[in-house]
Amino acid sequence: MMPTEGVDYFYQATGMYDRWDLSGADRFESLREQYYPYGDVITIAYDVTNRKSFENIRTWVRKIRRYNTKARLESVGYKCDLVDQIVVSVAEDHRLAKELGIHNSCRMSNKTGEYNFVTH
Ligand SMILES: Nc1nc2c(ncn2[C@@H]2O[C@H](COP(=O)(O)OP(=O)(O)OP(=O)(O)O)[C@@H](O)[C@H]2O)c(=O)[nH]1
Ligand SMILES: [Mg+2]
Repeated sequence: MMPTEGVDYFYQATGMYDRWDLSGADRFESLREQYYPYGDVITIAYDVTNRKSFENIRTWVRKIRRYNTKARLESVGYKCDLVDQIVVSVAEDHRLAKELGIHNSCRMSNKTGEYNFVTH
């Protein structure tokens, strides 16, 4: 899979909403800042096998909230197929989401298509 070069754009098949996929790389921060104010729903992706990426959710929420106080926030923990390497528990995910005002979180796998929904 190729890393996102800045931003990808999708128009969902439902025709009901536009979706932008923003790269998380540091060098694209000024590009992301142009999108933060416009999201109605903002999904923060992290890696369930990487604790640092989970802890970074705090930083993402802080950045987003500087530009957008209204957006509904969601988190998605990817790589849930790598069961032996998971280092972030669902309970921790739940706790952080509650603390940061993240409306719902789920776990997904781009590899297997697995999808586990957790509502807060
Ligand atoms: N096993 C497994 N690997 C994954 C999964 N999701 C992503 N990867 C791998 O993780 C790496 C990074 O995936 P990307 O989708 O490019 O990550 P990203 O967060 O979009 O990265 P940027 O676009 O650079 O912000 C790639 O090597 C993927 O194959 C997953 O659910 N399971
Ligand atoms: Mg990407």
